[in-house]
Amino acid sequence: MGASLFQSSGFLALLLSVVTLSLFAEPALGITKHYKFNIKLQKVTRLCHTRKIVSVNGKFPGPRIVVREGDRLLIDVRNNVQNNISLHWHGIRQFRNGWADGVAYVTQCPIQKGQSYVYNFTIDGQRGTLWWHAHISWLRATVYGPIIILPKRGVPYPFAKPYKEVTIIFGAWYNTDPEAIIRETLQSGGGPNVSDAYTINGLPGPLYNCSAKDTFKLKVKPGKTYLLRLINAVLNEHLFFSIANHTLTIVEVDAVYAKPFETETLLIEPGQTTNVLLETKPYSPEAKFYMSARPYQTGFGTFDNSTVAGILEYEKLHVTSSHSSDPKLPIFEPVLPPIHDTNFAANFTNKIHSLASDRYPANVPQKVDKRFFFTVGFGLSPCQYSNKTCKGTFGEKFTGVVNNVSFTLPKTAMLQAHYFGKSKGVYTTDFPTHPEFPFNYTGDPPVTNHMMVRHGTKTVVVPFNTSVELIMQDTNTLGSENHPLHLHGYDVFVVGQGFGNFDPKKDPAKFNLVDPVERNTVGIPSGGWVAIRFVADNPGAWLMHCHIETHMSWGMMMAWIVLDGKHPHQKLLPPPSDLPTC
Ligand SMILES: *[C@@H]1O[C@H](CO)[C@@H](O)[C@H](O)[C@H]1NC(C)=O
Ligand SMILES: *[C@@H]1O[C@H](CO)[C@@H](O)[C@H](O)[C@H]1NC(C)=O
Ligand SMILES: *[C@@H]1O[C@H](CO)[C@@H](O)[C@H](O)[C@H]1NC(C)=O
Ligand SMILES: *[C@@H]1O[C@H](CO)[C@@H](O)[C@H](O)[C@H]1NC(C)=O
Ligand SMILES: *[C@@H]1O[C@H](CO)[C@@H](O)[C@H](O)[C@H]1NC(C)=O
Ligand SMILES: *[C@@H]1O[C@H](CO)[C@@H](O)[C@H](O)[C@H]1NC(C)=O
Ligand SMILES: *[C@@H]1O[C@H](CO)[C@@H](O)[C@H](O)[C@H]1NC(C)=O
Ligand SMILES: *[C@@H]1O[C@H](CO)[C@@H](O)[C@H](O)[C@H]1NC(C)=O
Ligand SMILES: *[C@@H]1O[C@H](CO)[C@@H](O)[C@H](O)[C@H]1NC(C)=O
Ligand SMILES: *[C@@H]1O[C@H](CO)[C@@H](O)[C@H](O)[C@H]1NC(C)=O
Ligand SMILES: *[C@@H]1O[C@H](CO)[C@@H](O)[C@H](O)[C@H]1NC(C)=O
Ligand SMILES: [Cu+2]
Repeated sequence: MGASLFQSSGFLALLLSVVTLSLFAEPALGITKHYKFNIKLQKVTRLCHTRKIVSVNGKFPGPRIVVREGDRLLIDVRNNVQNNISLHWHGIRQFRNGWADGVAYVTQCPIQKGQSYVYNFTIDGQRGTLWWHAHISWLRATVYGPIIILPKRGVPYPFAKPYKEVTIIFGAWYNTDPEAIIRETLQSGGGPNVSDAYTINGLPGPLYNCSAKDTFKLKVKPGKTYLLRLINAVLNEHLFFSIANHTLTIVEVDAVYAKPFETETLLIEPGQTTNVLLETKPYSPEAKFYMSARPYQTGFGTFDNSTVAGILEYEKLHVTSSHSSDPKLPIFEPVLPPIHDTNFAANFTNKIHSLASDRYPANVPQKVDKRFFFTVGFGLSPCQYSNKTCKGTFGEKFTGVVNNVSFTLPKTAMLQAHYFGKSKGVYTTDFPTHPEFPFNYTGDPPVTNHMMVRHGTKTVVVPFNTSVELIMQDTNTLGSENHPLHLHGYDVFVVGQGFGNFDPKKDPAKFNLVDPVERNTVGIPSGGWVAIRFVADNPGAWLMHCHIETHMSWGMMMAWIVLDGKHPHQKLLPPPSDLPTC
């Protein structure tokens, strides 16, 4: 079965094939949907290399989850591989229910070989495109898939109903085992081996060797509107994306509706999702256009600079003739921005605003209870070998830091420790709210000894309903880079961003408190800063981390502990009985 056929019929087929049962009268009138996720090894061949990958149900990418706002999901995960696993439902708020957030050693102990765990959660007040992925080591390289949240029955989109909906999930393919790559990287202290290809729905496409047969093809009719649900599941790179000779209209990011605007090219950072409308033109049958993506890269070190392409093809009017299409027809190619085009990136992100309509208001916190300032960037830690040098700068090991602290995952789950009042020896509550030693963050790199970092499992504790403002400042230590920071359990408003050092006197006056974009993964401009606001209305232990997997492995993370409120509906729920133990 070709990819195009799958695309045109897959959506309905999936809706029908999922076992659905109505639950007793739930107030939201949602239903409960059951999924069985069997974690198993699967042989997959790409670029003429065959590997046994960790998969869900033998699929690559993994199965699509399709729900409606208000539904409950029960996802029964059984681990039949040697690796420990946990699954994260990226962007789902998980109100009072961090037990289902799936971050190994933060909200749960991993599901070990032979064990199972049922992720049990509802979709409250969200609709759009999100995704799920493994949240332990680098297993998300192959363990990921889309989450499609349809609006409640009878509620239309705030844009014209599309003729068809298509999911496009970008990934990275490695010819060798990504687990071996991250193991080697952490041991050597240097940078990781890069991926061998990018993929669209698991397919590298015609621009790679030995790959033309693995091409994502989207057959379209002229004069129709298609909704493309784009997801960046790539481990380590931001992507520019464009379709030759077509314009895209952005309508949603990270499952929040946006003010529609047109663009030829978009930027999608690791962890982010973007819904776009594609209006097809009166092109002739069999006209072909590449849908291409390649990285936007700002950091140091090597990266995969290849281009992935799928093909948008106008359908033949009559499907009677079975002869294959004319190979001599040209395929038009889009022009993507240069790989280091930070101006384009800033321009593009500045254009995204919340829809902020009566039906979908932007409830931007107007007053702030607590202000935080976090630097985000790199540092060094001592090479552990006494007679060997590591591959990081000055023979040390690369680390990732937030406010000069490199986060260490504990040996047991923080959320449990918090719930049972047993945090001692698991985490501390002294994460610095501001840099200990302020410096010119985006100026010349600091002197060598200033590059050494602290390690720890440090958290910030905030009372329920605290209105938080957080400035995240990129640093130039070992090089500036755009870091896509993902906060679990929350969507945040991006009220400001800029280049250079944040200026607390001048910059707040320029904040957008009317219709800022609201999202779960926010890029800090390379060599700049971003200001976010959110109300801490979801009690629990929530990881915040760079969604570039290498940086996260290097410790570019921290965690928020949001305390219970007084009212019973403001308290963390008790843990489910099947929660895995360490
Ligand atoms: C899922 O969670 C709900 C709410 O906590 C609970 O009532 C229900 O019993 C749970 N279902 C399963 C199968 O654990
Ligand atoms: C990483 O790349 C180097 C150089 O090509 C190679 O020697 C090494 O085996 C690779 N490591 C892994 C885990 O694939
Ligand atoms: C692809 O194949 C061509 C021709 O065989 C070869 O020259 C080129 O090096 C290959 N590229 C990669 C990335 O393997
Ligand atoms: C696509 O755009 C290119 C460049 O603008 C143009 O040369 C080409 O004719 C266009 N293709 C079609 C089918 O219109
Ligand atoms: C990709 O990187 C390689 C190695 O650094 C370089 O030789 C090549 O020119 C780059 N390709 C593009 C398209 O930038
Ligand atoms: C950024 O946007 C402005 C105004 O929309 C435009 O004039 C400028 O050319 C853009 N710059 C880049 C690099 O795209
Ligand atoms: C130090 O070097 C010696 C001799 O090369 C080697 O046997 C030993 O394993 C090394 N120690 C470490 C910690 O790498
Ligand atoms: C920080 O460094 C930059 C680049 O060297 C410089 O332009 C700027 O003036 C410095 N800022 C301060 C406050 O020293
Ligand atoms: C980070 O912490 C280390 C260890 O305490 C210290 O040596 C270094 O100066 C600190 N760096 C910064 C930028 O605060
Ligand atoms: C949160 O605090 C605001 C005032 O800052 C108050 O108006 C609101 O009622 C509080 N919400 C809850 C759920 O306690
Ligand atoms: C799996 O997780 C358990 C609990 O944290 C740990 O003891 C064990 O070493 C892990 N196993 C592997 C293969 O990582
Ligand atoms: Cu990062």
